Amino acid sequence: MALPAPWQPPRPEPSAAPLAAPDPAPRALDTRSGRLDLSRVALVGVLNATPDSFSDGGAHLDPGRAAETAVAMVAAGARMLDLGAESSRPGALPISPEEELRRLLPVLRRVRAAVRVPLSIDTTKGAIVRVALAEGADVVNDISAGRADAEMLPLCAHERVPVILMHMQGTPATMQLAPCYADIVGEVVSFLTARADAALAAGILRAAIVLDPGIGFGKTAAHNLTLLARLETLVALGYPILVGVSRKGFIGELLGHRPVGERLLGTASAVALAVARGAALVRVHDVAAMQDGVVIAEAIGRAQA
Ligand code: HH2
Repeated sequence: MALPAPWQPPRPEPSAAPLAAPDPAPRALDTRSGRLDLSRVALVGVLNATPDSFSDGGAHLDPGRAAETAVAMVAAGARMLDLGAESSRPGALPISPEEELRRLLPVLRRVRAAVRVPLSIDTTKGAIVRVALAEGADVVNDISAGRADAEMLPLCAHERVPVILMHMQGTPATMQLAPCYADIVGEVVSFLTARADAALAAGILRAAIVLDPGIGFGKTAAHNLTLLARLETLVALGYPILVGVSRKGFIGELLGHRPVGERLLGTASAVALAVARGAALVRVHDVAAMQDGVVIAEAIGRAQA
């Protein structure tokens, strides 16, 4: 399918400087497929229409299989699904928009026809977002937080769709070569604050912004652990926080180099602790198993309150 002509953002209205985000974070995300209630943790199921994702590469390239998985994930408790067609695993090289669309579109169409929950699109390209929104997608998940494509934030504002802004040091091709921070939490907080301000300045509503520390994106295992241990610092920024730990390398590393397929219980522990520290959305591959852990972590949190 041909890509549509580049979209021109409207001239921004002169406006007051963005206000500091008040606490607490919005308790819902309004999407074209309805309101995602965040007064309880939202499980976001991962569906990668890629041949090479580290976690589920090749499993969901077939639209029929992807739709079956989507239905099963929603039945198991997923309240949003995240569809991606470009792997961001360490070392991954970028693919062309044409290739990304070729993989994504058939899967998106079948999944959209199969489930009613909001669908987020994991992409850094505005051209992909324009087509995906026209095909029924609801939310943009941009691992570059709007830096890879200057069109992205104005486009999300114009289309009035929520956006997930993630921290990443470097690019997927290089990010794990030598991650380096003087103050991992402080630097992630400054970055996310600046990107949320950029989104607000582009015209995106505060209630349409989700922030994500980017676990595994230009970070050592120690960096990931510190960010998870101090997640409350990110929660205090006043935006819903999404955490993606599912099957990631640091879990394998901590468990004596476990392969991807044997990280389920490690993932469940990390997910439960992220929920206990205030994550509002958790991005996971194994929805049914994670649902149990989330229910228990939330129940303990409520008992404490
Ligand atoms: N992690 C991955 C991809 N996209 N998006 C957000 N917002 N947060 C994350 O932590 C995140 C993400 C990597 O996981 P996966 O999609 O399973 O693998 P791959 O990038 O190889 O497709």
